Amino acid sequence: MDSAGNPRGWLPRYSLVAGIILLILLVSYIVVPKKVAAPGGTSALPVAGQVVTYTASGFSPDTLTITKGSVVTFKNESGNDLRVASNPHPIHDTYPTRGGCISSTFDSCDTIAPGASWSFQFNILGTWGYHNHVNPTDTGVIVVQ
Ligand SMILES: [Cu+2]
Repeated sequence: MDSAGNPRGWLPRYSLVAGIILLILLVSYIVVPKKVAAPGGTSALPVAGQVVTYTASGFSPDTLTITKGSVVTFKNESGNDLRVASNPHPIHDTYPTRGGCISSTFDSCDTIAPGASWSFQFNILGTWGYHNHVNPTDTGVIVVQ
């Protein structure tokens, strides 16, 4: 028995405070929302840009699916010149915006030298085939959904 007449001293009060703190921690752990992965396991953050790499093996990925308004950067990592252009070769008119050097604006027009890149924003839904105008058997597809 202590001087205040409490038979168990400070221990019960200390245990009560510790219990309250533990309860608060437990409740906050349960209540605070956790980060949840988007369907498919990918990040829910918007993708700032997409990259297609061109090497001696061609375009990679050869099919890229993006959302409308996305910018795709075509990087030339081959040792040869690259010119990205809408199919079909050589008239480049499948992608429907006009005003490019031949027809579609989906046409780099200038050569993309080894080590350089060129970007294009896809604002029209659809499946858009393209090729390397310098070597037209190298092809790829951009799917805009
Ligand atoms: Cu072409």
